Parts: sequence; C-alpha cells; structure tokens
Amino acid sequence: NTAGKPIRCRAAVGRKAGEPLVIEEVIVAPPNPYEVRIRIICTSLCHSDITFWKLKDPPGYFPRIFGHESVGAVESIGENVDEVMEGDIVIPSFLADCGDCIDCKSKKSNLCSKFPFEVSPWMHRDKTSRFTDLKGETLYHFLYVSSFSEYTVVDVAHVTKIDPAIPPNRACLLSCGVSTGVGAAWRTADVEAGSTVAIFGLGAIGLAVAEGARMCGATRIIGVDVNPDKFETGKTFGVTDFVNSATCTDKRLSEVINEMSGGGADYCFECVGLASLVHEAYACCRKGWGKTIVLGVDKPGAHLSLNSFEVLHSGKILTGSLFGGLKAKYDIPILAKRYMDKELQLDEFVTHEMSFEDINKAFDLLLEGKCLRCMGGY
Ligand code: CXF
Ligand code: ZN
Repeated sequence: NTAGKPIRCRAAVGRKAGEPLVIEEVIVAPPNPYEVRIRIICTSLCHSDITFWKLKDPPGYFPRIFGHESVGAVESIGENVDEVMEGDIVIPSFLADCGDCIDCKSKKSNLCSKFPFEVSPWMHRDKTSRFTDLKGETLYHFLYVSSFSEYTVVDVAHVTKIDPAIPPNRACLLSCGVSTGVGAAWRTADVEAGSTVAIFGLGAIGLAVAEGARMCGATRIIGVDVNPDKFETGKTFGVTDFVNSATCTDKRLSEVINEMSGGGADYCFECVGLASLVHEAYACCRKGWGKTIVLGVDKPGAHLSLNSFEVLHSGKILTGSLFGGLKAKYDIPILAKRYMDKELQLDEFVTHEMSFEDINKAFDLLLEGKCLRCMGGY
C-alpha cells in the first residue's frame, strides 16, 4: 500500500524548451487535502503541450512535467476528498469545475471562478508542486494535470469520475482536445439539426468540431484546410464539402464560403489560432444569427480588429470557447455514454499507439501534422 507515502516512478521530464523529453525517475508526493493521486493509464499528446514546451520568449517553466490529456485510476486521496475513492477511474481536466462558485452553478459558463484558469506551474490550491527529481529539484506542473508521469497529483476540482466500462484509450480523448471540439459545436454553438457549419482547420480539434456538428444533426459541414488530404479524413467525421485554402488565392475564403452557403454559414469555427482566419470566419457567418467560435490558440498579444459599423449592422455573435464550453463533471460522463451508445465516434481520432517511452516520437508526429492523436500507455 502506497497511500501516504511518496511514490518513485517514471516520468518524461521537459528539461529545456524545445528539447526532447527525458525519461527519468521522479518522486511524487502524497496528495494534500482536496487532492487525488492518480496512476495514469493512458495519456495522449495535445497541441498545447507543444506550444508550452517550445516557449522561449517569454521563457516557459522548466524543468516541467507536461501532458494534460489522460485517464487514470485513483491510487490514493487526500483529506476532505469524498467525490472519488481508491480504484475509481478518473479523467483529469485543465479547467476546474468546483461546482460551488457562481459560474459553476450557472448553466451559462464553464469558467470556474474559485479556481480560475491560468497557465500555472503549480497545483491549483496552494501553488506548490508534488514533483521532485532524484536530486531533490522541484519539477513544475502543467495545466494542473501533468500526465507524462506514471503517477500524478490533481486537485479534486479538476477530476471527473467516469464509468470504468469505457476503454481507457478512448476515455483519454475526452480529457482535452476531442471534448473541446465536440463541446464547441454541442455546448458553445448549440448547433441545431439542419444547420450549415464551416470549420477552419481540420486538425484533431477541427475534426472533433465536425464530429460534434454531425452528432447535432448539421446537414452541411464545410471543412477548410491547406492540406487537401484532410477532406477524406474529414468525411469520416461528417465533413460534406471542402475548401482548399492553399489554392484559394483569387478570392477571399469568406467570399467562397458565403457563395457556397448562400449568404454565410450558421456557425463558423476557427481552429487554427490566426487572427486573420477569425476575420474570415466572422465574415462568412450569416448576418442576423451567425455565430463564430474561436478555438485556436493565437500568439500571445495577437489582436482582432473589427469594423464597429459592421458589427452593429451584422447582428453576428463572436465568442471564444475554452474546453468547448463543457462543464467537466457534468458533460464528460455524457460524452462517454454517447460513445458507448455509438452516437459519438472516438476510435477514428487515435491514429497512433505507442509505449510511453516513445513519447518524443509523438512530438515529432504532431509537429509534422502526421497524426491526430498518439495514444501512450504504461
Ligand atoms: C488550452 C486552451 C488555451 C490555453 C492553453 C490550454 N487548452 C488545452 O489544450
Ligand atoms: Zn489540450
């Protein structure tokens, strides 16, 4: 029994920005009050891991244990934890769901104000770390999860208990990227049956938006990408039309989509993280009711500039969506059930499976755009 004792285990440590992770042994402290120590069963790579692993200017936090898309089993719990117990299967998430604050209690938001989201290097409650290396140096956390370790400690506000019947290599996807995309269509946009949707960028997030829109009954799903091969991939997730943005040079993208959709899509999703693409998306969502949802992570400091006269006259909505607008503890179990009921496709997102030791290969694949999700297990 390891409860109450430090655990020595393997982890992939990011020692320097942009350099391969180093598999080494680390010490994981027991959970403090309101914390859960988790044995990670599966973890996958999400693009945000790469974004913060690359960070040189401003410098990121190193050494650090990355990883935030995962599923695991509760190894032990700290004081005051009554939501989960040893052996439960749980999904950690980077957004907290305290269930208690004005935002968590409202149906209209998933942005907890008791534990507000920031890209912190610490545990959420007491701003300390549970990780040290064998030399005694502190290792930083990432997005309150740090799943590139055999064991991790996560605040109970960031943990959702799930039905253990769902295979871990599928449940893992619900921890970040796929939930974000599906949620953006389902919760943030609330796409209704018969809608026309345009998705800018068909990486895992954009394809998950397509899957969410398909699940909601959208009839037309227009995918936009620089890579024409993405149309075939997209069809699996309900993409019905495709625009190759690399060859779209004589017209603005928004013009093409406005023509295709007879006056604009009902819902546009920006999944790349480019201000210029947000402008295009906003320009081709339908006047009066069109909604543009920003999911892509742009460079810090990037600005949008909108013509206020056009904003006034268009009646369009522009909004962002963090974690797809999902309330983790309420919505993740619903998505897990939809997968089990064969209403939500998850299998097709896993393009590669590898052992945890090969984690740097996953970084290469995602950097080259050659995978959707690389799934790793212990
Ligand atoms: C992201 C969302 C934007 C900030 C960093 C984390 N989510 C998950 O990958
Ligand atoms: Zn992520």
